[in-house]
Amino acid sequence: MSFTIVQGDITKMKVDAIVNAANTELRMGGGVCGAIFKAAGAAQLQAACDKLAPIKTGEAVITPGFGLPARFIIHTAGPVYHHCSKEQSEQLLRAAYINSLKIAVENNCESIAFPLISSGIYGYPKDEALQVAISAIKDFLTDHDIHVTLVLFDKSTYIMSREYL
Ligand code: AR6
Repeated sequence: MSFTIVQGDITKMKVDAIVNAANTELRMGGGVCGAIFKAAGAAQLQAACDKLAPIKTGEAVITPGFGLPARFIIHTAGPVYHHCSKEQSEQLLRAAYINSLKIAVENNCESIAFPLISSGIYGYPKDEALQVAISAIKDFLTDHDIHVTLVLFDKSTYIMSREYL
């Protein structure tokens, strides 16, 4: 098992599963979700998502990766930061990571890559989002065997992450 943080574009990751920072309706959105839909093939991914929607915040579901290098896409909806208290947001964000990791293991994935869920359109401050992500992933790895990569899009967030590791 391992945990790595890199700067880059998650759609390019050659791993068993990448995670989509989705909405509960599993509709194609902007941000990383839009990039994943475009790279996978929007029509076929939307058709697969429509069969699984809606999900609750913090839940995760899995589809094929279609045109992506990754075999699977795990779709999870993180919390909208301003919709609940800090404690509730933290619990829901943690659940999004843990439920994604669980579904990856259930589908025999040996590697998984995450974006920094909720830290864009959903408004979660990047420093807080990073701390929740790192803590949830590390906790899961204490008793599971899977290679995890956290893929950060912008350089400033990547630099911040070096301080937390
Ligand atoms: N690779 C890795 N990370 C990326 C990429 C990429 N290609 N593109 C953006 N990011 P966001 P959310 C980072 O807004 O806040 C969508 O419309 C970005 O810099 O994608 O969970 C969904 O459909 C940020 O740090 O997701 C939902 O409706 C992080 O990904 C809603 O937005 C997450 O930003 C979800 O909002």
